[in-house]
Amino acid sequence: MRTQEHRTIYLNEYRVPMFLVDHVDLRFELFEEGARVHSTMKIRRNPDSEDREARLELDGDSLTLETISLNGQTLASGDYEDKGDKLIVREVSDEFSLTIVTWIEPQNNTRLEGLYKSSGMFCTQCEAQGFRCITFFPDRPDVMARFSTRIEADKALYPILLSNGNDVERGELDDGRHFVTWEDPFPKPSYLFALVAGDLVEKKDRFTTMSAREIDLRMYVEPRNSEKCEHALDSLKRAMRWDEEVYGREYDLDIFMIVAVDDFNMGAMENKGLNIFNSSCVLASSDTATDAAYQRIEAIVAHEYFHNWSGNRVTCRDWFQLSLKEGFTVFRDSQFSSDMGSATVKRIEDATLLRTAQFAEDAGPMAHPVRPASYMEITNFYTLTIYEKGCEVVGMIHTLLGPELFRKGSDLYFERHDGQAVTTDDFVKAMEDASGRDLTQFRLWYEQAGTPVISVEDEYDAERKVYRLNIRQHIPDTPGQRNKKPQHIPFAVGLLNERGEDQPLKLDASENEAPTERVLELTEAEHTFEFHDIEARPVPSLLRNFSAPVRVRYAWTREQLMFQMNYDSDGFNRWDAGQRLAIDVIQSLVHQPSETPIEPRLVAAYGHLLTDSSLDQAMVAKMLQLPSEAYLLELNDAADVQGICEARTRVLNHLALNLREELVACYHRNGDSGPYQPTPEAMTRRTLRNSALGWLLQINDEEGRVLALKQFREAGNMTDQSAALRALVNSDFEDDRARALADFYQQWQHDPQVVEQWFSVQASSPKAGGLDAVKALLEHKAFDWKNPNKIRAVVGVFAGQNLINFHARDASGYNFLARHIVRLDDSNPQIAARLVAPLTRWRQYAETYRHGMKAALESVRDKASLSPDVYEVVHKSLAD
Ligand code: B3K
Ligand code: ZN
Repeated sequence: MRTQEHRTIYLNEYRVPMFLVDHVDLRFELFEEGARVHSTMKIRRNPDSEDREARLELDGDSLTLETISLNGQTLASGDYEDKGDKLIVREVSDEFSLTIVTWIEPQNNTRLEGLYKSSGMFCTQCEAQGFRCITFFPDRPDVMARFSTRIEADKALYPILLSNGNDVERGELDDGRHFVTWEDPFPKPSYLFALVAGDLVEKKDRFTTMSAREIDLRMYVEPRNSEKCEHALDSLKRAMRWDEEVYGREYDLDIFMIVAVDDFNMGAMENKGLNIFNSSCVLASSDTATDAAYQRIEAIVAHEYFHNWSGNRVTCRDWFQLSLKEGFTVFRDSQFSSDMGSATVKRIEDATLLRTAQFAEDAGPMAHPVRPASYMEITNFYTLTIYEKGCEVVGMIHTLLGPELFRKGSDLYFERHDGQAVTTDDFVKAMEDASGRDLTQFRLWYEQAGTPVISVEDEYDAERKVYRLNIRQHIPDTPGQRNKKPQHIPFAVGLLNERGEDQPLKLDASENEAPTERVLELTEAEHTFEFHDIEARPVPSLLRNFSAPVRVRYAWTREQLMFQMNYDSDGFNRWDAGQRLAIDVIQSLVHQPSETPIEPRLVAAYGHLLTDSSLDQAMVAKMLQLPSEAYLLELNDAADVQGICEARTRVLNHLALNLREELVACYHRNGDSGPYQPTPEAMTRRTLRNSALGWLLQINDEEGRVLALKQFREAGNMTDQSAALRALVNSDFEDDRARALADFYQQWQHDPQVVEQWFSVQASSPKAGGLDAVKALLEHKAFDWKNPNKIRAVVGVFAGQNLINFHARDASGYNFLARHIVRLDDSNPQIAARLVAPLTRWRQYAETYRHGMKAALESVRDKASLSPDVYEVVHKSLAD
């Protein structure tokens, strides 16, 4: 059993392991009623450990111990102690072999950690601490062993048997059983162990590496998914080539395997040579997957592949260092996606996620540094801060060093630490050593939580032709951290003259050649920068390309924002100016009478975007999207959900009504011809067309309705079909909505990924997703409490995206969520803990909401025997 004591683990308590495991020999006997796991470990005392007398302690979780033997001798019960979460062997020498046999029940494992069953197949998830649910082991990433794995199972039920490395032996056994043995030549931590057994089809491909080695690429899926593999395999080959070209990293085994499973707690897992994916993050065909899914799959396949170097060859010393592999790997996959499509669009998407969700996390009760100093349950720390802010931190090093020195730094890091388990500090040190730059102050980004606030004031001295920027930084207090030190912040700026052109930025009057963009390095709490030979008051372009994960405060006028929207040479800031303008307009309407006029220049600006065909259409597609409700809420201290959602809807309706003709024209102009192509150009066309459709239906436009119904019936791909469905669902055409939903389900009920979309279109809809409708979805025959994707698609989407209904005044949304968190706490605590997130920031809402959110958290807190996962989030959220 898992212990129910709630213990905090501290980084400063880290000690090197007392024992090392050089080799582990595993044998799995898989049966329907359970699995027997035989493990023989070659163990020795760690020469670096000070305690030479230490007894051996191995981690375990939910295991039934059958036998244990030391150097071939079965141990008597007095020789060891089985405490459930620890197995202790008192007398051991400096070097020995230990064999342990355990019994586990994968078919009853609803936590989906360790070895479990998903639609009839066996599969594993070991990160972070799932290996201890398979056998007793020093389950920590700084113990790296060579694994050999023999899997035995019924041949008819499980013809495919997979593990890490190369298959070295296979054969037949009695009773219709068979076995395969796998050997992984690379020492690895236990969290990278994987096993799969099932009746799967194999899709094969090949890749020739830069040193002309031939790699076997194999994808394993259930037979019904055999036509959904091509995109993932193509993405994989692009990622493999890119990592060679951009980072000089070559793949190291002869086989690379990808497996798709339906029941999975997160997106995917980078197990050595055997990546396991959530079906929704890897399977695609044009009739069932949207453009967004195509892009997500390409990015996740690349991410997991890139881990082979940033994570597997060089791994984490302990879980406090999680961002060492995650932040760096997210940075690598962002670079990859930028190179495959539009770099500016990718930057906008990353910044949007960061500003909406990570900033919220950083301002809430779960705020923690990129390298946390303590945690209770590590599963709760797979966060936006570790991943997304961690990526930004690596990105800032890239900005400060420039691409060449950054590459020198990454080469040194991989070479110096290959085969080791290291820290974020080792990463920064490699960057310092390769570049000669001092990153001492920069390290605070890893240690201090909270989003820095940058306040900018400016002044123009017409006589001296000097423009002055005064820049102050402040880092807000976060739980356990106050009065923080200033951080090292790369702050990219440009100055636009009255024609909208970039001007040379002379920080020194005598400078002749000056660049038109500079990265100002902020290191003090306050700086003043003077720019010389500036002919007239410029419009400042601040934090270009979102050069740091910070909030910028500056008193922009609407004129300045309109000007930047049209002229800024920095694409990110062109987009951002549009967002700021829209935010300003929306915020000014909150709680105003409905006849309050709406800024006419907003209609003009959006009209320009819709009609000027010389503009980059990918950018237009982004700029047409109003800031989300979630982001608008995040910007408020006492957020009034109802007021904000209403004001946003008013602006949306106003724009759609005033730009109706332009929207219809945009819809027709971006019609698709020919077969589905997942290219950036075709995706942009579909995005524009479908945004126009969504806006028309938002105002219940009759012509829009006809277009949507036709598109719904005739669409040749899922992007267009589901966009038409979404548009109808979010309109007031109730009969069409009901019919479209019924037809869509009828058409796609056999496909779980499409059914997930069907659930989430409804659960997210302000109109179709009232609480009663969402409760009805939970009763639908396609809903399954054991499947995390379904839970996310209904409960997660309702609480995270359907803000107006979730925040209903009578607290019914909160109580609904709390009830289901409690229900899931026993079966899948990881998923339950994730669902608490929408309640954690209760303090940031207006009084009317606060009380209900807090009461819902308290009702979860009061459940008897709460899992450590939910306990941590709920208690931290309620702490003073
Ligand atoms: N490393 C895994 C995440 C594991 C989460 C465990 N709770 C996927 C990834 O980031 O690539
Ligand atoms: Zn990762």
